[in-house]
Amino acid sequence: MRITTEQNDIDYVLYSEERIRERIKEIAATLTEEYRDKNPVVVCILKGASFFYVDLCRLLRFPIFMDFISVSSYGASAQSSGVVRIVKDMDKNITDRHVLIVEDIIDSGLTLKYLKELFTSRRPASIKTVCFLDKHECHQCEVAADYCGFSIPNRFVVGYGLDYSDFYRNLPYIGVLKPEVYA
Ligand code: PRP
Ligand code: 7HP
Repeated sequence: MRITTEQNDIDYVLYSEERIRERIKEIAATLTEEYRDKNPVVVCILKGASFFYVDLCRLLRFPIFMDFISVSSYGASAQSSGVVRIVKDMDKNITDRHVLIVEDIIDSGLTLKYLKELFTSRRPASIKTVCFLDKHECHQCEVAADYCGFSIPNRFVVGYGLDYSDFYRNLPYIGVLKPEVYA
């Protein structure tokens, strides 16, 4: 049982609720231009992307099919294991469909690279990615999101869906976790 409150483990707030809301509006407007006639399958990468996904989808002004896939590569660690495990696959067949992958963060990039390869093997009409946060300094492979919320420094962040050891996901902002919490 944790004895500190989650707020006390936060070093500082990187993006406030208001800043997050503003940025998602901008991304939704861009995606509405791109996808207005395409009826895409918009795929949430559980669990981290859940908050971003819901807030984004409600601002998209075109018809979408919602689907979810759950993968895990971090477990209870602050370091990627490098091995991506599918916990729950999608329900829909994406062959010949336009697909938009919604991710919360690119860190090593191994998860997104794996997902793009997996989805490509299912022969969609097109595949693009929108990622809320990108730790570009940390990439360990060639990977880039087509749309990105914020480019962030190499700090471990939590909140707005992102966790450390499954805690902190429901903080309403993106906060930098104090290193002593995971050291
Ligand atoms: C986190 C995050 C991304 C991935 C990014 O998922 O949600 O999917 O790690 O890291 P990478 O770029 O180094 O691969 P995690 O495996 O922790 O699962 P979760 O979304 O359920 O928290
Ligand atoms: C995964 C992840 N989860 C939460 N916070 C971070 O900074 C992360 N990087 N990769």
